[in-house]
Amino acid sequence: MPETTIPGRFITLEGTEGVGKSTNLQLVAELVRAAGHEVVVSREPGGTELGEAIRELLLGVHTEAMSDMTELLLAFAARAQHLERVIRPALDRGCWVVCDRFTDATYAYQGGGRGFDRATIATLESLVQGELRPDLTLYLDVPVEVAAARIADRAHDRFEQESLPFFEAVRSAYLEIAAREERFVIIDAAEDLATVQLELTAKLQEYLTGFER
Ligand code: Z5A
Repeated sequence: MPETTIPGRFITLEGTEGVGKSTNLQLVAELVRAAGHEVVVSREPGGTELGEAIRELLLGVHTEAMSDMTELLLAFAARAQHLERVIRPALDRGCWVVCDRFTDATYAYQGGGRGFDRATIATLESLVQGELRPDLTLYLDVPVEVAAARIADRAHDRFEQESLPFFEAVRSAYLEIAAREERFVIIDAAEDLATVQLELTAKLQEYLTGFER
């Protein structure tokens, strides 16, 4: 009988800027690999040549102001390309995908931050993703002032130039999703890195025990 491929799992990391997503992405990938799974690591916006070009448009500081609708549609345009070229093919061949941000970031930034209602984002989500949603979302939670201090001495992109109330609204939107969605696991990422990584490891390993090979 031909062996059937078990689809991979889709893990996302979320949080406001400077919470430590990039710092912890490789740790997450290593833990999943150590559990015996092949892993593809990616990010949004980005993950493909075209997606990275859209990322530059989204994050760059331009002389012309970007409309909120342009920003929303660009986030989903990059996602459509990412899903077709990277995420779906990887999951279909049984790889696990570990991704720095996904659609929860759209609900948080374009929803909470810019004010788009949930129904509008949900319509685009269904159009672009169909039924596909992350299986597990590791949400790194840090008060916005603490996270802002961590990235204070680097050049700020278009989003990072936003005010503290914008990031408070983004964080509130994330916490609302976390309260609703069982796939969300909250990590207290305001602690020192070693403590954060201990908590992250323990919570991820608990999830991984359900998929031991
Ligand atoms: N965006 C959107 O609007 N809509 C969408 O649908 C999507 C995205 C998908 C790009 O994301 C922007 O796109 C993002 C939202 C928007 N804008 N913002 N803001 P990004 O993920 O590339 O941008 P980011 O969140 O700003 O990345 P970041 O600032 O690099 O954050 P991070 O990856 O979470 O943090 P980090 O680089 O790992 O850590 C920051 C610093 O803190 C660094 O010096 C670390 O060494 C340090 N660090 C990390 N952990 C700790 C602990 N525990 N203690 C002390 N210091 C720490």
